[in-house]
Amino acid sequence: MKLSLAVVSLCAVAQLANMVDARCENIRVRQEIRSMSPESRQRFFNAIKLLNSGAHPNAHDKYAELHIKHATLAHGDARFLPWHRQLLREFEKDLQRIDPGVNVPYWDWARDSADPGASPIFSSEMLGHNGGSGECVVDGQFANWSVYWPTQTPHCLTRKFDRGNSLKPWWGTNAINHIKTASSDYDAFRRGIEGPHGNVHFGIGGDFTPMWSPNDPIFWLHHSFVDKLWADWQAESGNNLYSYGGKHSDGTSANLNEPLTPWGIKTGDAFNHLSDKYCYCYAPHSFTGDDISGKSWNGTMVEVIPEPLPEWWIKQQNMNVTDVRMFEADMAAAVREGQNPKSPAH
Ligand SMILES: [Cu+2]
Repeated sequence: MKLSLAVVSLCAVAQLANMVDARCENIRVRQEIRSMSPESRQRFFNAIKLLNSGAHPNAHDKYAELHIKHATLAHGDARFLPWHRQLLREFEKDLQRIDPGVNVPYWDWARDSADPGASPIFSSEMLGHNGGSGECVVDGQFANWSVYWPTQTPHCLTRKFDRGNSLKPWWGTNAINHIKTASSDYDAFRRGIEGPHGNVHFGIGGDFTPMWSPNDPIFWLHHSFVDKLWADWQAESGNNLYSYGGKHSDGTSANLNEPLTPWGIKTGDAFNHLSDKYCYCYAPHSFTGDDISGKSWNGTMVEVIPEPLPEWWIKQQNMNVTDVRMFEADMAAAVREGQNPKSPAH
């Protein structure tokens, strides 16, 4: 099989050639949602709407159900990254059955971290704004959407930014890059990245904060970015691709041969995103400063240190409070270091 050079450069993954399965003839490229053409973005939204168009419980509802049902193996657990990679792939296959040209985009929320609520993601053209009365999302592509879980009765999709009207900052690019570079093995990387991923869930609020978060289609954009961060980290060294370990939420040790429930595959099967069951890679984004919501000066992003995640929520997610606090301190140091020394004093 001949590997398309165009795809290799789009993916920008140094080790790509070694990872590509020969059966992977058509490598799909997941793009940052702002870098997509309006037409391909609309096709992605349309496919999701079709998935949620049948009577409840429908094909879209099963993702929130899976996420609730497998909460304790998919969170605060070594399987956090492979489990969500497989969930994303199943969802993407469902969309591709509706429109074969659709791939799941990612949302680089770290670039919007200083003022997330002003992100173009939260616009009437894309995912809509904060919830209105009754917290219901009333504008954007998924305005007045009907979702099913957890009550098993159709109800509106909700958002409530930081339990009020606006979104406070979350972790930005310097913080996330610190986790990537400071993690010498999978366990450190997974524990490090699960916390800042949680700030996004907790901040957006409404349906996005509890275990039925796949009700809000932001879920796919958010987890696609988390998956990209893992893919980028995997590509950083030859040892990282199949690096795995740490603990399950029940205290047992993780290994590549364990089952990845409920899909009948092994956890290790979900590591190479260029194996024949996956065949996708991530394109770096191509947007400019104008498309980013955080305030900037001298061409440098402003990055702030977010409020710590609440202890009750960390526990609800099966995560370890001491661990999360340690990584929060590390990321805060990285943010301070990354600040431009010429920053205007306030
Ligand atoms: Cu999850």
